[in-house]
Amino acid sequence: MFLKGKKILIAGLANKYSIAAGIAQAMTEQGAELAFTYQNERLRTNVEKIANELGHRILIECDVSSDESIKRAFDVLAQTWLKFDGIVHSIGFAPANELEGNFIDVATREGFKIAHDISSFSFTALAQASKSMLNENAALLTLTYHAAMQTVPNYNVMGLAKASLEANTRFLAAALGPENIRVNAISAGPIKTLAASGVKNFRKMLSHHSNRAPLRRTVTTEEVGNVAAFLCSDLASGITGEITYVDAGFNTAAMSLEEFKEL
Ligand code: 0WD
Repeated sequence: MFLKGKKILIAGLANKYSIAAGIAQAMTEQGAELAFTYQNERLRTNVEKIANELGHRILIECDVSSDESIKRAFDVLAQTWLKFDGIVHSIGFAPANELEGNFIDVATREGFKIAHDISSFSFTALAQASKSMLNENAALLTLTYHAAMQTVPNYNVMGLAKASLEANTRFLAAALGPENIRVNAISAGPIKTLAASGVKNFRKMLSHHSNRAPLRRTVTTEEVGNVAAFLCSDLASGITGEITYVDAGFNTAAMSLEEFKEL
């Protein structure tokens, strides 16, 4: 139970398929006490059900596109937790019309702004708003994707936003390191979730991933959850500013033997 005694806030749970659900499960198994934010009333019931099943009661509305909403969320949290030990940021968004077609044809200034605001800046905003409430040895964690490093069809502006999020992780790690607060990211392999279904032809991505990855499969939210629990625990006290891949090894392989044989 390496998270025993840790209080961690999870932002970005939408439903039981969310990566944040796997993270909440793994962190609960490791003894963490959790609080959850939900984006809006529409998502509250889903989040409440999952939180209750895991034995957690703190639920707070927080739309990360609004500074006011973020401030209000931490004011509400402070009524129960004066101090806490970590945040999981599992939030990403880009307008649907940006996630289909050739990047050069579909990219817009407005889509760029929204994608970077919700998917990257919000991580900084949560860190700023919570800083005075974080205990020493606290850990912040976000979720990124390999399209930050290599192009992927249809992922388009989200690839740019993830590159920003990864730099954000390093800058926050540098900024908070002297206070002994760690900041890391997990780069997860593709998983069928609500957000992923917004990317055109996502199913093809899953099968391509399974064909190339050394483990010949995709990963589960539980596998991502276990690494998230580790990174937010004191077992990872020497790790900060890192992007840790949980992708069945996909990013390490340029081609699989099967792909080679088919040439
Ligand atoms: O293949 C995948 N599923 C991967 C996801 C591979 C690698 C990384 N990721 C990332 C995503 O980009 C995201 O950053 O993991 C994170 C979590 O995504 P998820 O679990 O795949 O998707 P989902 O279950 O949809 O959760 C994302 C949630 C939103 O759900 P919807 O689909 O309703 O937009 O992010 C939240 C929302 O709950 N969200 C917001 N929360 C607060 N304020 C906002 C907002 N403005 N916008 C979106």
